[in-house]
Amino acid sequence: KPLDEFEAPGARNSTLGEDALWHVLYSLGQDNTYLNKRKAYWGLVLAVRDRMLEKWTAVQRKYYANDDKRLYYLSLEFLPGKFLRGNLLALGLENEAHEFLHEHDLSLDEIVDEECEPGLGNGGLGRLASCYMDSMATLGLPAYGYGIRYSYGLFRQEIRNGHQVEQPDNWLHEGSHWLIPRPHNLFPIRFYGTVNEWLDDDGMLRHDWRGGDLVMAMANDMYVPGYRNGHVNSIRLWEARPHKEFVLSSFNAGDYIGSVQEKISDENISMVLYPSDDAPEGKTLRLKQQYFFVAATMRDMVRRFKKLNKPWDQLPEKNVVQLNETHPAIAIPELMRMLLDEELLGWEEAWCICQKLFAYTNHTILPEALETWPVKLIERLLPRHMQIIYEINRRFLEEVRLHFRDEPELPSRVSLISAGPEQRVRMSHLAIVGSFSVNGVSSLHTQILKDRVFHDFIRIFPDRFNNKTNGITPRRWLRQCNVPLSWLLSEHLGCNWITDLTQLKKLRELVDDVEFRHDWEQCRLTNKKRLADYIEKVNGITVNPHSIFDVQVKRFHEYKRQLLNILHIISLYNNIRRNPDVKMQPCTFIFGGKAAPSYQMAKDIIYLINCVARRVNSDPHTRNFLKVIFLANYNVSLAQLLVPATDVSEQISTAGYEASGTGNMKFALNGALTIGTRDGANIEIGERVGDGNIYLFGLCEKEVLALRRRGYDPWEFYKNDSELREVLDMINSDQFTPGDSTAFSSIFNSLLTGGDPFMVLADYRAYVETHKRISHEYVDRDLWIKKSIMNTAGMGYFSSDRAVKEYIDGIWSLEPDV
Ligand code: 26M
Repeated sequence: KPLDEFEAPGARNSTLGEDALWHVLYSLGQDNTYLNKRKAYWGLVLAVRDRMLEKWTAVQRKYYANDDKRLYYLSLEFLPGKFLRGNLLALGLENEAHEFLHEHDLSLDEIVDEECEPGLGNGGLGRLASCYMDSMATLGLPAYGYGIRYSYGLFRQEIRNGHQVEQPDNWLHEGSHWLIPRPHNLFPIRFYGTVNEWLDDDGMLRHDWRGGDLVMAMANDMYVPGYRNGHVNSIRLWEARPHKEFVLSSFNAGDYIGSVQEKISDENISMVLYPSDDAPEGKTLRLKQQYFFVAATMRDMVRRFKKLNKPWDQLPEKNVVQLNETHPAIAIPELMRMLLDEELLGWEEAWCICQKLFAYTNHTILPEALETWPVKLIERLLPRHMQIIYEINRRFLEEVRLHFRDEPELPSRVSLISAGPEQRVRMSHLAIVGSFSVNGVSSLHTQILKDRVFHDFIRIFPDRFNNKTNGITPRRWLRQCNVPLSWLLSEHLGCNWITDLTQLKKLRELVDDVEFRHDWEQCRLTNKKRLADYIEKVNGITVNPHSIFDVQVKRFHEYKRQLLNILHIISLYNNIRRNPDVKMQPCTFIFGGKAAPSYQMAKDIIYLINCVARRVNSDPHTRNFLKVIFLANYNVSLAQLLVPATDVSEQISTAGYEASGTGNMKFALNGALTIGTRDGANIEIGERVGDGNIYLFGLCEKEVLALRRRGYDPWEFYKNDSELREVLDMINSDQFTPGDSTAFSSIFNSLLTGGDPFMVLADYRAYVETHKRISHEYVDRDLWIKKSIMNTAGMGYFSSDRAVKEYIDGIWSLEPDV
């Protein structure tokens, strides 16, 4: 078609392809008479975006018209993964896209390579937020995600000489059309300054926070289409911008460089995501990030509420705020400040509103991960908030003293402020006291919160605690990432499973169907070959697609025990070398994951895995039986490649430490068998796929506690298990690092003299024996494939649609619109 025959998109009697071509010329300013991958990609993005925007504006209008109650999901992290394929799928545009690309001799597979994924999260918590956003759109909920538009996402991981090297992730350097800047949605955010007191007409003492520094928060919106329901929600990501007046004033004073520097430091707030998923760093910048996005979000919520002209006590009837971890918990004193100081409400009224509005999800029980901030720091950065926190605490402790007269220790244990040389604010206590709901993310996790971590609060607020077992979206984690299996499923079950995952239970009727099992195995093999090609291309190592693909991918953490995995691999290696004629099923062990840059032990473990891999993969005696692969830069896209190709999913955290896990769900949904501890959601997965279809091993949470109380001595295991001793002695020698016998002494010492805090040695024997069983049962293909099918069949419960529905019924009281 000649150029002038293209209608502007929006009229929408044009095809997706026509709109894409239109955009290549008119939005990108490039010749659209021929296309390359890049032009086709960007043209498609813009054409898809037009269609989402139309739906989004219609949906927003409807929210206002219906006077809907809105959900605000506050999270410092979102990990959406790549957008194009998922958005085409949700909007039902896949075929049109294929046709268009085909006409230009391109394919969707090569086009999606053009997209880089936004790594705006560390791991589980951020990915969960994105799964929930997908389900909320698919359920037609009036929901908004809120977070930060980091300029740099989580670092890109390279492996050099076996070591992790961090590279900046400048994900926006080519721009992203999935993110729409809204320069008119702009709020000033204050830091530092002072608090003035004044008396209002009723003689009431009032406060007014002024002075300090102002930074502007500018909105950038990301769109989340529901699955084929015409619904589109958004995630609003705040970006820090310099506050104009501020820059101008120093500019006028003649300090040009000073004003530019000021501008640079303001923009720092949204510059980079903190790369640690535990042990929070007590950095001022991190607290600034938290307050920055929370303050802008509360402003946005109040702005929308004010348009309704309703009294303040209706705020919680028209809104609910879910706090993803304590990272946004400063929202509670911030809303108090707005209601007290700006809207001039009384304390009781304001507090009552807050306690009906906020709900808090806890994601971790690692003591070092429970967030606290020095009182001194909050006092300086957010002086009014510190006053409010003191007052919340004063009133709360007064109540506690009144109701628990015979427990004089209780107030100090539940206080929002921890005593000690440096007073600190306990953000979890603030979140519990200021919310109407506190939830854990798996049955076991919630039980541990009630029994141990927050036990004191159970008696004070018996009805506040509840469980919401995590879930994952079947759109991305089955339909999108596993196309062969999706076809097979839809052929036999119809395609309703995509929005009603419990349909998968009907697969149980098909396990005895020989032909079905054959097709199932073929799907798995196709996926494994695709992964093998990737490994060949990226790592330069040939792996046998008929070998057992055993995968452990997740952040590196001592509690997740990648060490246990590599210890077993070393002993396997020793056994094959001792017994070269061994008849065993070839195995490919695959690792992936990032270590926090400051977490030395985690980095040492990555180095150990890479050194073992180098040795094992180059040994001619074991080459045909054993391969060890470390895949660099594990992220959502890589997960989508790995998950459908995995035979054995490693979920081996020390019992009691993994709040839930969601990777465990992705693998089992795609037909992998789990080797796992009785931890987090593994327990619930076992209950649903059936005892015979999961390999649970090792100490349970109660046994871990009991053993620790009794006095755990890792040396006992070292002395009594010669195979284990051999492996540990190898680590403590130069076997894997020729010429350097101390490379892994920190690991050796942690496991022995350091007391082995995560009880790796205690679970070692059970783990090795369980792997023997797996290797044995894998060879019985009929048996294995049946178990694989039974896994997928039992995983319907773990859809994030189910999880979100439980939040709706149990916490949010929203009305889905479907
Ligand atoms: C805190 C301060 C400074 C910088 C970073 C942090 C921080 C960031 C992420 C702390 C914790 C963070 O995430 C914790 C997390 O991802 N928890 C995981 O949540 C998943 C979803 O509920 C669970 O499935 C995992 O078991 C749990 O480990």
